[in-house]
Amino acid sequence: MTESRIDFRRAKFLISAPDIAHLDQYLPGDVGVEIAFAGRSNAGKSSALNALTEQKSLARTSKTPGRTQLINVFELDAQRRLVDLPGYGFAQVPLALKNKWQQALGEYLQKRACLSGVVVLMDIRHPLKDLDMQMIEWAVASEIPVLALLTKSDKLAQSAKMKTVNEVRLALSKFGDWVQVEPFSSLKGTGKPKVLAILNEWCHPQWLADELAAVNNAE
Ligand SMILES: Nc1nc2c(ncn2[C@@H]2O[C@H](COP(=O)(O)OP(=O)(O)O)[C@@H](O)[C@H]2O)c(=O)[nH]1
Ligand SMILES: [Mg+2]
Repeated sequence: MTESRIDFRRAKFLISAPDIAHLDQYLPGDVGVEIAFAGRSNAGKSSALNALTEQKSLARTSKTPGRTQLINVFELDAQRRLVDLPGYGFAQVPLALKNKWQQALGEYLQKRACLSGVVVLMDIRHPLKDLDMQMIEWAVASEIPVLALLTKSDKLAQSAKMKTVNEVRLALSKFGDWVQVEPFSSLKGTGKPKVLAILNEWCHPQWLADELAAVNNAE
C-alpha cells in the first residue's frame, strides 16, 4: 500500500471539550488516529501547532498562559485528528485541580486506543521537568511513541542548542525507539520538515490500514 502524505495545512477546528475530566463526552469515537500535543504552559505549543499547519491562528497563542483548560480537537481528514491538550504546570492553578487534571490526562493517555503518538513540547531552555517526564513515562507505558520537541531553539546559539539536544537524548535513551528528540523553532521554522515526517508516519499506523481494509472487505 502506498501511504498518502497528510497535508497538515488542511487541519480545521472540530470540537472543544471544556476540561479533560469530561473528554470522553466530547471527543469523537475512539477510532481512526489521534496525535496529542502536550506541554507546560508557555512551552510554545500553540505556536508550534500554528507553524506546523501554516495557519496563523488555528491554536491561539497567548502571553498570559494557563487560563483555560479547554481541549481543542482539529481534524486533518475523516480518519485523523490533532488534539491540543491544555498546558500543565501553571503555577496559579490550585493543587487539587492540578492533581485532578493529571489523573484525567493519565487516563486519556492510557485508555485512548486511537492515540498513535504524543508530542511533548518543552522550552529548550527548561527541558525535562517532572510533569514532562510523567507524560513521557505514561505514553511509553501505553506503547505510544513520543516526540520530545525542544521548542524556541532560536533562543540558543547553535552549540548550546546541540548540547541540550544531546543531553536530553541521553536522558531519554532508556526509552529506546519509543522517544525521539528534536529541536524546533516556530519562529524560524527549524525542525519543521523532520516533525512533519514523524507526524506523517504516526498518521499511518498498521491498525488504521487494518480498520480501512475491514471496512472495504465488508462492502
Ligand atoms: N523566540 C521564540 N518564541 C516563541 C517560539 N514559540 C513560542 N514562542 C513564544 O512563547 C510564548 C508562548 O507561546 P505559546 O505558543 O502561546 O505557548 P503555549 O502556552 O504552550 O501554547 C509566546 O510569547 C510565543 O511568542 C519560538 O519558536 N521562538
Ligand atoms: Mg497555548
